[in-house]
Amino acid sequence: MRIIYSEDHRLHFPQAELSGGQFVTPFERPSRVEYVLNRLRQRKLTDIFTPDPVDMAPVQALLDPGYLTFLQTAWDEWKAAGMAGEIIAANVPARSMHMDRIPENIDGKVGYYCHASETAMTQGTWAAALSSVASAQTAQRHVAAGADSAFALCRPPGHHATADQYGGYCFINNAAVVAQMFRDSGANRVAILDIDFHHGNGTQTIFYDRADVMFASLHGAPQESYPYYLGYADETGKGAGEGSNLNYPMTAGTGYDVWAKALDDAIGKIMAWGADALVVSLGVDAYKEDPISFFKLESDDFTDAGRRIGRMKLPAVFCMEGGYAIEAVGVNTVNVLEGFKDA
Ligand code: OKP
Ligand code: ZN
Repeated sequence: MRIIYSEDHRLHFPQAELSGGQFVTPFERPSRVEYVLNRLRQRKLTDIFTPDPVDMAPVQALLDPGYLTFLQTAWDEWKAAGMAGEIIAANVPARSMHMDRIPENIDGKVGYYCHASETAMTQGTWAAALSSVASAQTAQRHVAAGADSAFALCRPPGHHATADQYGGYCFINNAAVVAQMFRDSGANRVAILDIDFHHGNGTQTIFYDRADVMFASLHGAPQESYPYYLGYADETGKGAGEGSNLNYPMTAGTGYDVWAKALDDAIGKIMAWGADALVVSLGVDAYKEDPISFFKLESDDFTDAGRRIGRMKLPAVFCMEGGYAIEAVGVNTVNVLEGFKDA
């Protein structure tokens, strides 16, 4: 399996994440990538490539232009306004306010383009986010050119980012860009299977009214888990997209028996729907020791999950999403990839 990754992920490393009313070292940190790379090398998965330069056309086709400009210019505007620290959203357009008027003040803009204030932006965030989507794009090109699969070791992750909002450690929705590129390179129906512990609200929202991209997500139920305000089972798509959004919310404490049934159901529906390409949002935070998640998967369960996904026999791009039990992130991630290969 080809692996694509860029060192530029390091340019995004905020000092702080707002967690439980304190600033802590972000759970989503650069060392996560090192653990994955070390495990890949240990397992002799060494077909590692640096991404081609980012192609902005598919990114611009999918995302809001104002949002992209914001991501690109936010740091300079923040500094020019005299802000001393990292970019943290302190205000958001709440229910009682205008949701569609964009302020000029950078502090106001930040809240407009953000849906979760745990996530800080720094000077290097834009460059890192571009390197992450570039890895995903290069992985897609390998698969479109005939490889059965590729793994984009994306960092920062993407599945919480919508067309016009960042949050949940995500800025650009890598998996969504890959799905769109599969469409543009000739796939008629593309499925995105999101096995990260958290609901992929960004991906769901981007494709919610589209019939050509199916989104299926296994995740902690919104009553109990971030992102809290989306991810219910009755969100099935709208308009032409009705029926092509599948949510499998599961309660805290869910183990592999129940989780694997949801996976099989999602796989069955994706196959019945007739997908001809697959994007996997590969988070491994369903692991039992994850510090911010509540499922109970064991490391071996990830191998089995990979095998089930491999039996779909679809051309597949894996995009790295979450996983914060950092010493185990490498093993769990590579287990999915090895299970997939051995299917
Ligand atoms: C991103 B991905 C920690 C709460 C963190 C945000 C979680 C983002 C997860 N006190 N809330 O889906 O792994
Ligand atoms: Zn997650």
